[in-house]
Amino acid sequence: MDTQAILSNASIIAEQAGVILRKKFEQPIKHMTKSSDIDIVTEADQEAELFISRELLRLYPEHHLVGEEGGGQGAPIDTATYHWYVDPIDGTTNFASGIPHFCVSLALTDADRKPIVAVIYQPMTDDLYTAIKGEGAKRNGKPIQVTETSKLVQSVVGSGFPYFKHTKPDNNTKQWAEFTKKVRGIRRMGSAALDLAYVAAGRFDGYWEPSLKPWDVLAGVLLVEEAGGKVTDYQGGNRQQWDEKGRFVSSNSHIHQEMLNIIKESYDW
Ligand code: 2AM
Ligand code: CA
Repeated sequence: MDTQAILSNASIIAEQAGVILRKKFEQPIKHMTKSSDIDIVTEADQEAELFISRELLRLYPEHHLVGEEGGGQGAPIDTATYHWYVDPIDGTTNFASGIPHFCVSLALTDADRKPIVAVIYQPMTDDLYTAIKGEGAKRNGKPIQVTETSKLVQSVVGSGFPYFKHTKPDNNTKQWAEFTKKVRGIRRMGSAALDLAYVAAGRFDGYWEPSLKPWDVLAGVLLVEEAGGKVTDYQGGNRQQWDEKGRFVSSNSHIHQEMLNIIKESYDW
């Protein structure tokens, strides 16, 4: 399988979806609610996902494709060897509020859902993050690497909160409070995929968040790993790419244990 060709095709599709998103971003943005008042979707999410899934399945009809808004399509999920995970806008809350920090996230995985090709495109800065398993990670074609920071107190970390934060106690506020006291800087940017790309690019030293979905993280996970970093669940385990609670810790690897310790101390298991 020609992963380099797949990466080029996926990059072009992500950039074309970015054209749709930039255009929609300049117009008044209406949103609809999904599971709650907090969980929203816009016409742009739907239009960009339709475009991306149509283009990917036109090129790769033998692949299965899962989109955040449209669900599964393409070849049957049980027999397909390769699977796409598509988030047409990661950072929809930012998008709908006119905040220019969101991205398109595309991951191709094998049948075990291990990512092998990753594309994250940030339309408003025209940054393209890419990775191929075993071949490193890049930003705009140039290799990127995680930081060498070895102490949490010298680190800048990112995080985020689940859409159910107003109704359930397991909402990351305790961990946020603990990290705030122990790091140089803490950021809530609002796009999990870009947070992971920032770890890969050496902008963040670490990032953690619960309740993420495969389309939020699969591309970013590969980027971090290929940039020399580490991604685990909250126990430090590497058992699968996501557990049912979608809890992830990612870092430059040096501060990973310190991050896990804070999460452990502040978590109601
Ligand atoms: P979205 O913009 O695609 O919805 C914000 O903390 C980050 O977490 C965003 O990447 C957001 O993705 C994601 N996120 C938060 N709660 C989520 C949920 N319940 N399902 C999917 N993604 C979620
Ligand atoms: Ca989304």
